[in-house]
Amino acid sequence: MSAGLAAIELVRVRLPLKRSFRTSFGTSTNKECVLVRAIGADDAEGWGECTAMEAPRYSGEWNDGAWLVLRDHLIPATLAGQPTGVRGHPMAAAALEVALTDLELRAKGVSLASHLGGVRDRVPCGVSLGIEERIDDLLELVKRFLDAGYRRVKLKIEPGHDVEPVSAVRAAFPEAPLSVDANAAYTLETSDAILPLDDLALEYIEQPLPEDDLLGHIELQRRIASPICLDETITSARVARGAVELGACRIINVKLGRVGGLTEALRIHDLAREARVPLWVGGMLETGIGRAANVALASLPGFTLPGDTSASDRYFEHDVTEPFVVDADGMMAVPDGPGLGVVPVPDRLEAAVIDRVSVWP
Ligand code: OSB
Ligand code: MG
Repeated sequence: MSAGLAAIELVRVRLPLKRSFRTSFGTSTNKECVLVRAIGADDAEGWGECTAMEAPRYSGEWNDGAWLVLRDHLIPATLAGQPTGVRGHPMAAAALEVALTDLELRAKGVSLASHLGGVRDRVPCGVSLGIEERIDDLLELVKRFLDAGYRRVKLKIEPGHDVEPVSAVRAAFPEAPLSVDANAAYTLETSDAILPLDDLALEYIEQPLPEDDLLGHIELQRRIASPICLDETITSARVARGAVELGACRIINVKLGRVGGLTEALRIHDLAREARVPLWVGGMLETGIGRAANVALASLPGFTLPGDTSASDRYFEHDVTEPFVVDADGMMAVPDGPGLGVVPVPDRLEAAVIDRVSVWP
């Protein structure tokens, strides 16, 4: 992989979110992340985005840790043409893998979607709405995104903000495709509080229990009719196989960062497809760089459900790339240019940069 690599640069960016995003693990008002820029011998570039957040609350990774493991371990090994030997840090590893793949595919003139085996040129889009203090605000947001054509609306929940807001949304929008995401906020014992959600015709209940509670999810899935969709739990193809075979979930959310990159995401795709488990591509409020990779992944045949592949303007006033848009029918075009098919727009990137460092061989 190191052939033709002159250097790799880390670029940390911060973009204000249009609306703060509250989940059961915290509130984000900015999107801050590390971008990886692989530089070829001929000044060619490849980009990848690390999906870690500011604090280790969704998973154990966070931006400062990702910066160091990339700078001091993953990148030096890669530039030396050595295996990295790094355990963990899947989001950091995935960002580097995508940047190297983008560089390689640009040289070949092949899009990431076709490299991965994509079969669609547009993908269905959902939106993920944060916890709102006021139910009226939530209802207004749901209406706005349904009117814009989004094909599924996911509502974040936590203890104290669950059955009441979700029932209000269901009452106001009887036919809307709705789901909920608890980000691991319940235990099997406290999950009785959300059993009434089972009567609200949800598409699925995402990650109700802690990420390592496979037995809990198996038990809860036996008790409820709504499918459980796992997010945080699915860290590898091996875990995915166990979760599917043991009945811990009926749907899987695939995130490139969480599973450690494209290779592992493809393994999960293939085994879930074989097992007829529907997939969708999750999101981490990505900039256009991470979004391009997500949308390419969503073009594969196993991704049959709408992903958290929302338009750039759902998150940011100004993305670092040209904005991704959702058409009136709730579909988003898959980039068809070489590699990711998008690059940072220089002045938009400059406006967002808060730190950079280059690593040479
Ligand atoms: O659990 O899917 C999640 C955002 C940050 C961290 C975790 C999650 C999310 C989202 C937003 O739900 C999805 C998106 O629009 O990118
Ligand atoms: Mg989730």
